[in-house]
Amino acid sequence: MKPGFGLYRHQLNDEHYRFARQCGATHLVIHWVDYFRSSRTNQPGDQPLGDDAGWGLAGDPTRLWSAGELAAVKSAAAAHGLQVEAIENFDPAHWHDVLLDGPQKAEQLENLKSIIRTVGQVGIPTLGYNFSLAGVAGRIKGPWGRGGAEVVAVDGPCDKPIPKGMVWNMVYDRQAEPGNLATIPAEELWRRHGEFLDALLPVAEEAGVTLAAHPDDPPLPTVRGQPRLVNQPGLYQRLIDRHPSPRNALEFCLGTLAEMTEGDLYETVDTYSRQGKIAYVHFRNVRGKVPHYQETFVDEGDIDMLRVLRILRRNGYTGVLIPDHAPQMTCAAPWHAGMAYACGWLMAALRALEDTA
Ligand SMILES: [Mn+2]
Repeated sequence: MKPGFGLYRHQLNDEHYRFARQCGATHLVIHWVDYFRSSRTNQPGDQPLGDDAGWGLAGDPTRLWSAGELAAVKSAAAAHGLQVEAIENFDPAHWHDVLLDGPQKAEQLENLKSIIRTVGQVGIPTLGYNFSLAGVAGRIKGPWGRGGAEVVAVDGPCDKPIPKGMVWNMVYDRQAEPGNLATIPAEELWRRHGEFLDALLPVAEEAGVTLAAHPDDPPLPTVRGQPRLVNQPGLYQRLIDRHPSPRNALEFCLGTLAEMTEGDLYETVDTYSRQGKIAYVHFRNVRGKVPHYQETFVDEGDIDMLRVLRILRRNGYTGVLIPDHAPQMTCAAPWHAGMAYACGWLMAALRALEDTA
């Protein structure tokens, strides 16, 4: 198994590559969508949190990801000893009507195909995505971690409707007419996801890019009045079985899976790692389940992380694990300290596992 590090768009620079490598990471998962651009609420020194107005503005709909830019990031990271394993998330500007079944859907499926080909051409093996109308929303922040560390939490449902012009917690059309998105049934969301994978998996197979689905965070039955695709562990099986392809895989978020009300986390890890369906792992811990949970330090929450690593190892998982997000630690660099702590803990755990071989 390989220790990795996740970096947001504004962190894709030498300073952060050095920091990740210093933490011990050998691999990177990068965000190419800038969640912090024009955001009133997201703090660049923390994970994006937002409010009812979302994370901010989506990108330029006319500008797809360029091979040149991605190759430049890949080689800059490589110069610091880091391999880019995955890009996480599509830009709502490029696929809002795929999510919303809107008039530009056909054109935007072509956008996504083009992006997949570009990512394959650059030689980045995985594209993570989250097929969700509300996205990651409805979370709060407070000093609930060990020693008063600031963590992200959910404390009850969040069903304030999504205004038109917004999807996946970002604004793609500032001139949208007033009003809210109509609620759709869960089956309709699955139908849209089915169309998405039917269109993209053949391209992904040809390009050598794995499409990895993140579960719904937070995994409430609805968020902002819209259904969730994967808000229980068993729904991952449905996602796999509907589209048999080696390129149809999972962005396996331990925190989100532990926040779900059904299933046993260790059985879930066993089930999906046994099938070889885990593209990469979000390695984070949590206390509680929806509708009330808090993120925690990696060694503080409900999950026995060492037990998870043992199961992954037993089932032959050799992929990347990244700390995902971590509590903010009280010091001059709260984000860095939290991430370094999580990464160091992961490095030690991987080493301990080797020693018990
Ligand atoms: Mn995650």
